[in-house]
Amino acid sequence: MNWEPMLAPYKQAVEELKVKLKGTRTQFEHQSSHSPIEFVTGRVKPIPSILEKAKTRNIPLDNIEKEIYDIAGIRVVCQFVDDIYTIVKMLRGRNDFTIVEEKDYITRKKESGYRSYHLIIEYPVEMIQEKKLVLAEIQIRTLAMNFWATNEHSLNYKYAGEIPVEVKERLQRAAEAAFKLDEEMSKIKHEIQEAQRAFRRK
Ligand code: 0O2
Repeated sequence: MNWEPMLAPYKQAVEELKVKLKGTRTQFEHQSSHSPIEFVTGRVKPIPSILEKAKTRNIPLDNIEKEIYDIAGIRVVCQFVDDIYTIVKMLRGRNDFTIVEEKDYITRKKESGYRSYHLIIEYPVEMIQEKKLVLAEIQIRTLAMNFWATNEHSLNYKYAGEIPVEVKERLQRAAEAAFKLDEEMSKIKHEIQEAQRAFRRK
């Protein structure tokens, strides 16, 4: 596999999407006092992770681009759960890419306790000779969901996917605690926003 030319349009897609979504964040800040976007990150999946995913899912190398959706990955992190759905609605209205799948792991969390909203999109990248459509995954989640997922991801790496039962259970409880935190914060959202507005005026 000649990885560099194969990954080039994915790198391009990640860079373009980061610029676009960071621009959206700035626009929200100008238009209203609260931006539903806290921060945006992106990455191209490292080659060893692509190979690992292909191996565990029995994906032949030739099918990698069709069957691995998150070679290009974008993450949008929000303050409140409501903000996630504001972003989803905004993304549905865009015409610079097509949404091919939506996965709501917030109303239907994963068994691990994972919560996040995923959009799989088909994004056109202008190459010199052609327009290449690449698949990309946009993960939208709150700060609390991100905190949990980052820690769980590290433990998964540490235990090579075989997290001991007691740690798994603790993680499931931590996921519920994180969600409870999101719910509690949502209830005082207006007060928090008022305070943040006042703080910004200073
Ligand atoms: P990495 O290292 O983050 O790139 P599916 O066939 O739809 O069930 P698929 O295609 O893997 O499975 O999609 P899914 O489940 O939507 O997950 C894609 C990505 O979401 C993962 O990529 C993770 O980034 C994140 N994710 C999903 N489940 C979990 C979870 O239980 N814990 C954490 N921390 N993240 C999760 P990768 O390639 O697995 O990992």
